[in-house]
Amino acid sequence: MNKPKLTYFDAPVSRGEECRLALHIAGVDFEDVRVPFADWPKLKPLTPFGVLPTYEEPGRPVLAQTNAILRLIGKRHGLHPSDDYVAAQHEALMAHVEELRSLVGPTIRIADEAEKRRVREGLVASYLPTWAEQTERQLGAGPFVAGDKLHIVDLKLYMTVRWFIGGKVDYIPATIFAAYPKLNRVYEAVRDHEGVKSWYARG
Ligand SMILES: N[C@@H](CCC(=O)N[C@@H](CS)C(=O)NCC(=O)O)C(=O)O
Repeated sequence: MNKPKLTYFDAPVSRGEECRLALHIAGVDFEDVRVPFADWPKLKPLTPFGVLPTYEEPGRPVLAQTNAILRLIGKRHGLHPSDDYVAAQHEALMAHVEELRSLVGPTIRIADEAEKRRVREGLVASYLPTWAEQTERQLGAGPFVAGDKLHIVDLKLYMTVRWFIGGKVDYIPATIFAAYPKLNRVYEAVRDHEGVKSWYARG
């Protein structure tokens, strides 16, 4: 290994994709390792916490936990605030995103369709709108969380809105976050950021 390596599943989603975006926007030349789902059971016990993404640098131990990886990249490359207090505010929002994922993510594995529907409709009725209202209250004039400049926290909010906006998560309407203009402004600003566009425009 002679360059940093980011390992995740072969899908442009969630925790792995936000780390890839952060590395790309930071200008880091990294190895984008994509694990086929069939290989995961073999690899899982070899990772620090049995989950992906992981990040590795030559001569360093493997790092896991998405927010730790993002903070490392963010701090090194000016994508996380230098003021400790403001950084902690961003980290609170990043934890807020992880909380949503920890509730919605496991519903993917509910095999019984009626049960999946019941659980997801429950989240739509209460948790998800509350989550969005709380997020909205943390956001300012925008377009990004900290004004004109993109930080790692914006990538997490972007990935969260994008997860639902395509309408591909059964029983969670594509419009679930439509009523939250500041959150949507973050989503649009990240989507239209040159670094994000160039990541998706690559061959
Ligand atoms: N707290 C961890 C959670 C990571 C996580 O749950 N990753 C999922 C993919 S987004 C995973 O590896 N799932 C496979 C498994 O649990 O076996 C983080 O933030 O990185």
